[in-house]
Amino acid sequence: MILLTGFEPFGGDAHNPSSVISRSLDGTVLAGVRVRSAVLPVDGARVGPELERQLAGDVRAVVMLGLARGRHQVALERVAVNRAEYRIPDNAGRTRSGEALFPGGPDAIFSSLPLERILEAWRSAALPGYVSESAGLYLCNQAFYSVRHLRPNLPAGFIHLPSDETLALHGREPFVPLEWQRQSVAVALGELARFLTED
Ligand code: PCA
Repeated sequence: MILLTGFEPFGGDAHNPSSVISRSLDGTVLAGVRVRSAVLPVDGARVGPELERQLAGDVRAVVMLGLARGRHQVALERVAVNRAEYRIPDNAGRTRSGEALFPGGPDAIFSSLPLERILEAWRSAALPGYVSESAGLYLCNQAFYSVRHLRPNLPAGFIHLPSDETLALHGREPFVPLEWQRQSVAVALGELARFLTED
C-alpha cells in the first residue's frame, strides 16, 4: 500500500488542495498497489504521532502533499532539513524559531522517491513540474523529515502543490487548476507503483 497524505487547511485558508487531492485518490489501485489517504494536522506537536499511527502496518511507500502558495508549478521536493522555523503559527498557535526537529539527527535527508522517473512521467503526460531544492521550514518539511528519519528504508518524499483556482480567486497569485494538480499526483503515484513492483 502507498500512503498518500495531505494537510488540513491552515493560515486562514478555507481549504487545502493537498487534502482534497489525497482524499480523492483514496482506494485507487495502480500497478497492483493500493493507495490509502490520510489528512495530517497542521500542528507541530500532533503531526509526528499521527504519521507514526499512519505508518503502522503494510506501508510500502509514502507520498506527502502540501500547499505552497506562490509556486507556479507542482514540485517534487529533493531534500528535508532538520530544522523548524515557523513563518506563521501552526493551527494550535505554536511557533518554532530555528530548533532541530530531531536533535542529533542528520542536518538534511534526501527524498527516496524516484524523482527523475516521476519528472519524466510528468513530461510524457504534458504535465509541468520540477524538482525543488527547499521544502521550507514549516510543517511540510517537518512531516517530510520525520518520515525519512523514522523510516529510512522506506521510499518516501514530498510534493508541494501551488494554489488552485479557488484559492487564487481573491488575489493575483499563480495557480494551477485542481484537476491538473490531481492528474500530476496520480501520474507520480502510478510511476512510484511501477517502481515498487519492478523486478
Ligand atoms: N503547507 C505547509 C504546511 C501545510 C501545507 O499544506 C508547508 O508548506 O509547510
